[in-house]
Amino acid sequence: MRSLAFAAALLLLAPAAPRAQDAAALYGTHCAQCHGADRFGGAGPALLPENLERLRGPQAIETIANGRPATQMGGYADRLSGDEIAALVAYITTPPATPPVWDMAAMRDTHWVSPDIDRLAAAPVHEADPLHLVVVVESGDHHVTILDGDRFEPVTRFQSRFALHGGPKFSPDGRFVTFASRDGWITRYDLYSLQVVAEIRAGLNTRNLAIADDGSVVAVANYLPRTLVLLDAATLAPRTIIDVADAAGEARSRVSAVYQAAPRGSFIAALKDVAEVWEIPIAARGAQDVRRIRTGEPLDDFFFDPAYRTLVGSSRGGSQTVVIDLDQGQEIRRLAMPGLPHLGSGIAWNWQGRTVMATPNLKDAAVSVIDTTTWELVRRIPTAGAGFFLRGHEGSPYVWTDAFLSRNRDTMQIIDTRTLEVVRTIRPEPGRTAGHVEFSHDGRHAMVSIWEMDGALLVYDAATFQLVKRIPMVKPSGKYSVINKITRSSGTSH
Ligand code: DHE
Repeated sequence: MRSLAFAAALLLLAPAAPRAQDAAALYGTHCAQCHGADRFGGAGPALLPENLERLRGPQAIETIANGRPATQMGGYADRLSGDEIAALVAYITTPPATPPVWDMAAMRDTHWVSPDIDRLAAAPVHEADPLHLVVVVESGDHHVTILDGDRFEPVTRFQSRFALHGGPKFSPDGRFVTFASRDGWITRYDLYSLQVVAEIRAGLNTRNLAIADDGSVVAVANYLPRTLVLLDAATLAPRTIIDVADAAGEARSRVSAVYQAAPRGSFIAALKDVAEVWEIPIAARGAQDVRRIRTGEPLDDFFFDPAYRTLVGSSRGGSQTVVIDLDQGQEIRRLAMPGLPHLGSGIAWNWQGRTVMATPNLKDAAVSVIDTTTWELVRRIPTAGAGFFLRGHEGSPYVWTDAFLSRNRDTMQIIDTRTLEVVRTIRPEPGRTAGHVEFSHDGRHAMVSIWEMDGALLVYDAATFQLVKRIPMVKPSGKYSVINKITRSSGTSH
């Protein structure tokens, strides 16, 4: 495999301004068959600027030249010159001349419902306790493993859509799990009969999905187009497309994420480009039904208090963290939270009789702990490096965090929720990235991802911190315990 340095050299050799018509012709000859003539994707992922944000310059050149492991994308270095590859990268990272459209008709064309949907098995076809199952996303080769959460044995493994992102969401009874891919595919899977039961493409570049508390509606947050889409949860049939724009209807906005706000019977959405937080009734028929809460600047990372009365929000740009009272619909506090807290990974627990929230910091080697009544910082817990995820469980006095964004990314740290101190530092597999923890249904085990192509899911005894099992997996990212999610365990995301 040639190196990124080689790819960077190709970039330097590239003509200053490749001719657009040549690049379009090259695309038509070499790429369109898999990625679609419109660049919306097909057998391969969409090649539009929003979808390529995570594959910049030299990496894009490297992928075209040498292919992508564990996919059907082979290398083109023997057929295309360096200039041609650079011209193709410029082409696919430039927005199309006509803004892409993804409307109700396009969605309906991709909607699929299993012919078996009305005669699914009445009971699980496997031996595992269905509420103890753990869903593991293997991002390395785009697969999902369903794990028996008692024996830690895989029940099944299946291919997912390309690049799942965000937590999959469960039906209230835990039977069905719904996934979102970055290319906009929404897939509903039955954990009893172990099969996909419905699918639709709800956008061209999607952030995440949420399921209403009563399980009736799925909401999908899109960057491209600028929409929030509501689907019927059982069949994924499209219900409503909400165009996302400011109150005047002038400035359009990407939707950073959408969350269900169970006690409120609504969804809450974070907007990337407009200074509003949206509360959307689950029966919304359009933007006219949305409650708009004005904010000082766009907020795109959220933490909710367990009762969903307050929202803590920040912008990834990082200039401020604000507390919004959702009932009053206004900002009530500004917080000094240095180090860019990753609010989306925040969790809450009881400490000395009060509810505190804690978040890893994206730009600081620390976990911040905030009192959710006074909104004062009660502790800054130094860690091995800037981290991404933090997890706990009612059945354990410990929370686990990583140093995913630092040079110590092979390190996990365990914090005692009673003393707010790091009590153990482990390097599960030295030199290999460790990140994202989820507890088993009873809180007795903590599962850690070794985030490598030849990676693994490591199962630890959550009380002694001893490794009890290593299950090989292909770059496992997130893992999700059915019962922790449907009971909204305070130690995990929802
Ligand atoms: Fe995520 C969840 C946003 C990059 C892995 N990520 C989320 C959520 C949001 C978010 C809003 C919560 C949605 C939900 O679960 O419903 N993520 C972002 C970003 O803005 C960011 C920084 C840039 C981007 O490209 O989107 C980003 N995320 C990443 C990654 O690079 C990660 C590490 C690898 C990947 O798969 O892309 C990554 N994000 C995850 C995971 C979750 C997630 C595993 C679910 C966490 C959970 O336990 O619920």
